[in-house]
Amino acid sequence: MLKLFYTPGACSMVPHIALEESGATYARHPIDFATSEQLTPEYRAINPKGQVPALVTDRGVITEIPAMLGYIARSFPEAQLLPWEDPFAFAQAQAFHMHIATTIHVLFRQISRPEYFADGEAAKAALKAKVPEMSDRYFGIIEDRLRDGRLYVHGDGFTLSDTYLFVFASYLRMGDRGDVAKLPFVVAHRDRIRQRPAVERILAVEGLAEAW
Ligand SMILES: N[C@@H](CCC(=O)N[C@@H](CS)C(=O)NCC(=O)O)C(=O)O
Repeated sequence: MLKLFYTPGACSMVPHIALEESGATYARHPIDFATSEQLTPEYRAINPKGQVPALVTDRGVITEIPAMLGYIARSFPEAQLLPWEDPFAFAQAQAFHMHIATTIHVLFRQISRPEYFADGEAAKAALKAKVPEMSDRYFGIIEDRLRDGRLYVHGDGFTLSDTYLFVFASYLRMGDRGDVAKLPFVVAHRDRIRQRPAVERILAVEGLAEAW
């Protein structure tokens, strides 16, 4: 059986919701950041990167959210979570996932883990101070895409790209990473995806139903 290692509220919520959307039977195991459990030898034996998420399959462990989303979509094709049979459409979905993974997610780590980028309080403060400007730019690209009134990232149909965007757009509420007033379509999309039953269930599991 698939098993997801996750931390409530962390980016692992993306595959957590994706598994729920897929209809898969899976197990879950929380990792406690407060005690740095992600850095213990026991957890590093599962994911040497010392990060969540990690998805244990019968063939080994998958790390990296875009890889997990492709795996989940292909493993449960009846749920139609990504257009993996159409090479161009699948590439478009992957490009969207990589935009979040390699720009927005890395950018947000300048706030959550500035010590991974630079030493010293002044350098850390400078890293954090740069985030709103770049977040506006990176989310602005997504805002432009949604501006035609589409309901979902790739058009009329829901995909796991919507799940990925939902989680990262939700972090904008923290107030330290960009101006949501510039992103009305992204905010409307977030509110729409928030209503999905799979999202409701995972927010409840992660103890965040009230906070999100
Ligand atoms: N590139 C990875 C990034 C995973 C990642 O940044 N995970 C964070 C939580 S959102 C984490 O485990 N942080 C703990 C740490 O870095 O010590 C992915 O897409 O899965």
